[in-house]
Amino acid sequence: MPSANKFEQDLKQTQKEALLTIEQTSELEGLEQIRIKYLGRRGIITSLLKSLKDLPEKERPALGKLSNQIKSQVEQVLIKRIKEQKEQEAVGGKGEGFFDYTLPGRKGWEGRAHPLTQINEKIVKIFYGMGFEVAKGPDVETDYYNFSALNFPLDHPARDMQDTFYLKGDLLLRTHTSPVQVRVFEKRKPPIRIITPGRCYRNEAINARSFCTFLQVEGFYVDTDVTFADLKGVLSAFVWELFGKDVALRFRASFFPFTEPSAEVDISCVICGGKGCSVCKHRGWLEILGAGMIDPEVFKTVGYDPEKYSGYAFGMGVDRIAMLKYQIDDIRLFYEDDLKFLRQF
Ligand code: 2U9
Repeated sequence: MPSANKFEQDLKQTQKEALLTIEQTSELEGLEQIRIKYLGRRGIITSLLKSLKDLPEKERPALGKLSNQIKSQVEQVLIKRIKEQKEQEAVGGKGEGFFDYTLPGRKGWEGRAHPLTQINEKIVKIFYGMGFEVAKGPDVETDYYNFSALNFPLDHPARDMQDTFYLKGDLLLRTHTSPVQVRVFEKRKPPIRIITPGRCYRNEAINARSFCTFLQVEGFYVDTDVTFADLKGVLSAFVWELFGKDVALRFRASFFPFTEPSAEVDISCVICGGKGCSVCKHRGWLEILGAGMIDPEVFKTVGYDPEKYSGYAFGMGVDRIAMLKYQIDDIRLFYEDDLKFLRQF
């Protein structure tokens, strides 16, 4: 009968040896050989466990417990070592600290301007190229700059609570950027050629076509002898630059309190070329801006001599132009901050 002492010595010697070889082995194949040598069907630890039955009966429980502890310790150390080795090999098979510089780099997130900002910048650039300066003004305005100075009668529907966001006292959120132009008239003398891009607010029912806020670009040119022909020339050049030379323009008589005569400007449908489609509602034309000769009443209010000066003005909604350019049928998409939508531009 083998002695319990000898068994314990063999067991501890095997434990020491197994743990040391596991530590010193780096190849997966070598680790598999260690598994077979110690834990395989005929492995050293397995055989020791089998020989437990030959020990004196009273020694068996303690030595059995010790044997199982050593077996599971060797197993766990080996599994951990194999896992580490597999991870290292996945990195490049060249051991710890290896970095493969030939791997393609990780692509970073690319930022870009909002589609409305892109179109706004395009519009501003075109007019800037034609000699227009850029002027800005406050979003919170007074009734005087937003309406009275622009010849809006007191009972004009745009002043209605339903169309204008009124704030405390005389203050309101501007419904157009025209007040900026009035402020420029007060400070400067003609000749002046300016565009006023900016955010406007209207208390309208929200739907696919209209939202409570939108971007506008207005512009004007005041000098001696400015005519409607100058207006047509500048707006045609603008449209051809933005939509291409094939686009036709159509000026329709209209009315605004601040211009006389006034016109609404249509372009031939950029989708169907004028043949008629669902975007132009089979009319062949799309309305893109309003314009006219500045009303002499406005000149009188700001102290310009209407006998000496004349000028044109125009206004357009950037949201509407962006919708036409990108074929978007719901204005609300511009304000939802949905990255899936925004990443398309
Ligand atoms: C002053 C004098 C005249 C600006 C103009 C329009 C015609 C026009 C609309 C287009 C679509 C507003 O964004 S929209 O809803 N604008 O039709 N705006 S002339 O005329 C001015 C402005 C300021 C002192």
